[in-house]
Amino acid sequence: MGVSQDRIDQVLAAVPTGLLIGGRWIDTDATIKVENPATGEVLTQVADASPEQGIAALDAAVAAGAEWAATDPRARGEVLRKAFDLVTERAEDIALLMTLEMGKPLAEARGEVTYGGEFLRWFSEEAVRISGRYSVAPSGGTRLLTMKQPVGPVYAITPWNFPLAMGTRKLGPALAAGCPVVVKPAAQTPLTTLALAAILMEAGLPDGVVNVITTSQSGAVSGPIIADPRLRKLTFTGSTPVGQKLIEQSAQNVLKVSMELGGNAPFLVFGDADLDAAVDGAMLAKMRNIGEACTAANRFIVHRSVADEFAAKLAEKMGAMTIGRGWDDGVQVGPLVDAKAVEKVTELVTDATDQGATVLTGGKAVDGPGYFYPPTVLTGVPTSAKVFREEIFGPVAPIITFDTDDEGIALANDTEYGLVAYAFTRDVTRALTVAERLETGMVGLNQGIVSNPAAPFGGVKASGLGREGGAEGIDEYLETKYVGIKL
Ligand code: TXE
Repeated sequence: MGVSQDRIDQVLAAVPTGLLIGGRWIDTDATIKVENPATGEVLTQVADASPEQGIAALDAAVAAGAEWAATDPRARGEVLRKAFDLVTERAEDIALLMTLEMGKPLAEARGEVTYGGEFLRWFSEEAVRISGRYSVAPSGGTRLLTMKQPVGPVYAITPWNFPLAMGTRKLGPALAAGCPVVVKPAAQTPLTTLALAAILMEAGLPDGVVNVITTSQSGAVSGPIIADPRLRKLTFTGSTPVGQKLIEQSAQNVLKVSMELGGNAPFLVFGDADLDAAVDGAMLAKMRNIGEACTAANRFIVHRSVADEFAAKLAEKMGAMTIGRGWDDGVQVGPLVDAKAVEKVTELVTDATDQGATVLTGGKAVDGPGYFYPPTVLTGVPTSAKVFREEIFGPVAPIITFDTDDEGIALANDTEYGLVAYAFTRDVTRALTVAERLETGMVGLNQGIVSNPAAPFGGVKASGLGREGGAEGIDEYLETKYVGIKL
């Protein structure tokens, strides 16, 4: 059942596997094996860029930059709009590609095509809305003019968890703003980025405006690009430790940076919440992308009066999910991305149970082939447990209880991270008060998912710098120039 091997072969064969530099696809002697995490088998091989090829990609971006910046905003937007149409037309192929290289079930991959594709459409429309201001100085006489101009060449480093959306969320605004880009996808999931780049070229993007380097040597290839004074902007989504290292490297040229880093989202359920809605929200916040999302609920902080009922309902739903290969019919839980991810989740759960946590469902890795971990609910988790302090990036829901609102909010804020928080309550005053007091860049009220291309996505504290999406998203790729005019 599900998808035939012929169809899988056909979708894989359509993806270019070289580096895209200056509009040409370039093969390399060295290659990277792309693995299917549901089987552990090799799907295909892609080019493995050297540091010199990374600089060649930057050369191409620099060479193409001025003309792209001078292209009419409408024309820039039209390329993105055409790319959106092509992504939509080929939604099934792109979804299958993501399922194959990353593991998420097909239904979720289709959802990502809709979500990720929308960044192309949203920013195709934002391209024509870039504008500055003109005003009279408070003391009169002088006029104040601000211009918005593209920042210049961008280096975009993307992770493996949302192979399409992480690309479009950076490429959409960068291209709309008039910046050329070098993009480096994660080595685990290069195929979707390569397919997206081919679509952008087909949509009419001039040679060199987008360049793709796939590499197994992220640090060695990225270092010289970041150190190159021609680069003007670094945008990164990934782990906090790598983000910190990249910020340090960026300091040398005072590079403009956007960082979308790790999360440790609290999911607050108050005593007055609609409990079924909270459980449905929890399923989305925890199980979307098998928990491999920076927005995933990491800590369930539940009022004591409803904690047992919430835990039982969540465990029942999570325990009933169908685990399997993402392209088979009816599968709701695919594999984690690789063996390392299973090891990390196993370690976090073992640490929690060693400290006294109870496993309501799941709790032990599924035997291979493939890298599967079952949906797991833990109760009685001490706040010192690693599962509470570190980003889990897997299908594990640790639950703890609170008594007063102050205590719940304090627990929610007790983390170095600050990306997103969720809160479920029927009391409007409580909802807004809690939203104001949560130390995060985003809050989901009575909903388990906040991501929206029309909204500013991003975090505070160790979760990052800058915003992606919404009107704020394009601003990250624009400089504001002020011109003072004496009349
Ligand atoms: O991240 P890395 P990994 C978190 C999540 C996950 C953990 C580890 O907790 O379990 O990070 O995942 C590139 N110079 N997130 O190891 O290493 C790498 O090639 C330049 C949260 O995959 O940060 C890839 O393209 N680039 C997150 C990207 O960084 C480097 C999404 C992310 O990989 C580099 C992913 C270097 N020295 C993981 N080292 C989110 N915010 O959603 C690595 N990379």
